[in-house]
Amino acid sequence: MLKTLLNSRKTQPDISQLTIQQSNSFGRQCIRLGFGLTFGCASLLISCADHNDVATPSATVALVNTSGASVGTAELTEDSKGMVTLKVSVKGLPAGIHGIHFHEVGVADPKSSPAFSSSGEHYNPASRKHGLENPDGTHAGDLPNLIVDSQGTGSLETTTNRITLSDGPTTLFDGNGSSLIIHASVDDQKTDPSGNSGGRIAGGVIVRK
Ligand SMILES: [Cu+2]
Ligand SMILES: [Zn+2]
Repeated sequence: MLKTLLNSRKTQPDISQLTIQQSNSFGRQCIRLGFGLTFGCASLLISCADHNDVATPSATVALVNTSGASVGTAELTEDSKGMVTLKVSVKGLPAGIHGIHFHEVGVADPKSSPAFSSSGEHYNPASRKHGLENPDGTHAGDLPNLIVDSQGTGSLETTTNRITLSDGPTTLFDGNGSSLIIHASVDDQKTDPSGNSGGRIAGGVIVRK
């Protein structure tokens, strides 16, 4: 038995010799592997970039007044944690403090009667009451007021995690989409259903970028 084992050992090739003999062809394989990895990484990076686009979605809004004339834009971006930043920039609007909200329908028709009624009520998938300061609130679509100066220009930058651009129960891109609507008066952030913010003076559909 032991003899057999010893004999079989003798007949086995020396592993270190085998490694040296194979090292040249292994080297060539390494080079090929290197190229393969480089190309592989490049395509991996491209697919990562694609993935980031999906993970951090963005949207835009072209705002018009009740005559259908452009009064500004809004941009939305969602970060990897689901926090959405909204940046609104307007011109040619009446000076003052204006309620502004995400509304539940992605149709912002200035010719609907009354103007922009096509956009429905505030986006409210959780069936809450209106207002950032309402103890029974808040609508997902509620936002801080927009301040317009004496020149008719104004801007608002705010963040919210009450809505998302990505898929989910509070996405703005639900079955019928969503709009951004600006009102004639200040939103008191308490009174249901719209904070006594008056008529709708501007709006636009939220469009995925
Ligand atoms: Cu509104
Ligand atoms: Zn509301």
